[in-house]
Amino acid sequence: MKKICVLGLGYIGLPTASILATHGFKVIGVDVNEKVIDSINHCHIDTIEPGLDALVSSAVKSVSLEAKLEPEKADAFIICVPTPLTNDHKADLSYVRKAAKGIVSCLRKNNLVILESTVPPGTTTEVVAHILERSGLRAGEDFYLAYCPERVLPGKILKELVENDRVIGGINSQSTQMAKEVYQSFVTAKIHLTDSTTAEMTKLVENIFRDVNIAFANEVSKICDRFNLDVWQVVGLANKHPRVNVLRPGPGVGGHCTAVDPWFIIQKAPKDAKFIRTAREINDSMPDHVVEKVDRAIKKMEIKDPIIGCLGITYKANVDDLRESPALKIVKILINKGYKVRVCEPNVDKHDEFDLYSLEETVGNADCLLILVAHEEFVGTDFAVVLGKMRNKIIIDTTGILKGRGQESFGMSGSMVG
Ligand code: SAJ
Repeated sequence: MKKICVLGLGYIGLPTASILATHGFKVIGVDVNEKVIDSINHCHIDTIEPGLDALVSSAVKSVSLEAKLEPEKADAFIICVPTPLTNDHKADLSYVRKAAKGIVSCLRKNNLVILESTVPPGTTTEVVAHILERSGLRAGEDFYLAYCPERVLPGKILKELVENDRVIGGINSQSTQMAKEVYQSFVTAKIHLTDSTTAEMTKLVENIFRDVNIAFANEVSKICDRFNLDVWQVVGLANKHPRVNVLRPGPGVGGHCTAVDPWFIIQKAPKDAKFIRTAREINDSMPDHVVEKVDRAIKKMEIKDPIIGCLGITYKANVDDLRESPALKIVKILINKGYKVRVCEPNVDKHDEFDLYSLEETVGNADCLLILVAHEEFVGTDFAVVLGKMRNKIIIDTTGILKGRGQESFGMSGSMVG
């Protein structure tokens, strides 16, 4: 197998295409966005993902990666397009369908098609196989089809793409084996083989596991607020138990995976997925909870025309991705409530709805500072100095970065921290 078409050059497709291109394959990267195609072909990658620009440049310069608007005949096709949520919390499979339709006219006997996009169980056999069979070829007989979910963490994509175990599920054993050959060219960890529906379900279970565990931490954080306890201390001490590992509470769960994927199961099994739904609701309630804390603190201090400084709007630390970001939701709620808000976000150049300020400008004369994302720039900040620049000295830390820095000396009550 020599030539692979990767459909979708986003945060998974582009690293996957580049890694394959530097491991002996001729790769055609396909995307519907002309700007994306242009910038890849000119080696201009606008990302803060460590190592990605260098990898793409080396793949493009060695002519093993070429970006194009349309797929073309190849030995294998890998679909890495987004599966967002519809307004009624269902999986929007339109990009997956479109990508599969795009492959139909290029599909030849003995080709392999791999779906990587996160999808509800059954999508590979019930949706993708049927679309591809419009080519006149039969899935599992004339061409091969497998589901191989990505499992990488934004911020560590290149490392995890190579070093994480991989789950591969074909619609039959030959499909599974052929897909394995592709991944074993660059994966150094174990490759686990199964069927496509089990692989689809496994992917969802991984992200739901994270969502429900974060929901537990967030619920504990709300309860600690009620009892005026420092949640970071409670979680830290509980985690000293050898069999307990509570995750970090925060301003909510964001990103286009953890906050989205649980709905794919709720959609398919609404009567059974009660716990999963509740966890989603708890995590979704966190932005309002944080805003209530701001309201209470401002009211308690009787501050007129308060200025709220917000640190971070991305969905998590050290990324530039704003999708489903709870920090961004909080900023928007505060603005809608009429607060004067100053936002500092070192990983983003500008925002359409509000101005971005430097850390100095955000902190100077602020009445309340809201730490929303634990970016390394903020972790490295001396908050004792920051306090000196504020008008009123309220700091609400949703991330835990003040933990262990003697926050009592900052004059904050336990209920205002965490
Ligand atoms: N978060 C917390 N507390 C924690 C951990 C995370 O509040 O203790 C928040 C983050 O701030 C963020 C959200 O949860 O808002 C999700 O962040 P994350 O780092 O847990 O995960 P993602 O969404 O960036 O990536 C996840 C990963 N899944 C798992 O770790 C099980 C990744 O491996 C998947 O490849 C990715 O989803 C995906 O694409 O599905």
